[in-house]
Amino acid sequence: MPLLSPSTQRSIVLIGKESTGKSQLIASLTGHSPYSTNFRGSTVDCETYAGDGVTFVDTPGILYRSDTATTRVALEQLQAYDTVLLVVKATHVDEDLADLLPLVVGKRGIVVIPFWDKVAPSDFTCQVIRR
Ligand SMILES: Nc1nc2c(ncn2[C@@H]2O[C@H](COP(=O)(O)OP(=O)(O)OP(=O)(O)O)[C@@H](O)[C@H]2O)c(=O)[nH]1
Ligand SMILES: [Mg+2]
Repeated sequence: MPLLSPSTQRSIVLIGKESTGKSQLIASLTGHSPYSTNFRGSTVDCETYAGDGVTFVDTPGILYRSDTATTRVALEQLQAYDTVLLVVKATHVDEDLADLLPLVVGKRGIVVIPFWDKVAPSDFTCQVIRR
């Protein structure tokens, strides 16, 4: 992997509710296994994973309307970065976007939707992607 100076290494923070596939997505993109700060498969602290030109910042799942320590960790990370990768489950796209989009107003980024294997392909799901 080429060594990049901090100025060329972009950082992207992953934000989403619990068990939406954030850590798995980073593992797939970077080839790194999730670190040991995972507890029973859940990320409990902020973790950074260097990819090729991009550092991904993994965060604990946000428990909406809960003031848990792990949710606070995720929200602090969200404040620290201006590029966000929002991870919402295909089974809960509308609900998760309604809850999470207000948190990322003013940031740039994209929405990634794992768990498409858990929904039946239909005109409705295609409309959701386009929207
Ligand atoms: N069926 C299916 N399972 C997936 C998909 N993406 C991730 N998973 C699985 O879902 C589980 C949770 O994935 P994680 O990557 O740990 O989710 P997370 O968002 O990091 O979870 P927290 O850290 O607890 O917020 C793991 O067992 C993954 O292997 C997917 O697209 N489809
Ligand atoms: Mg995780």
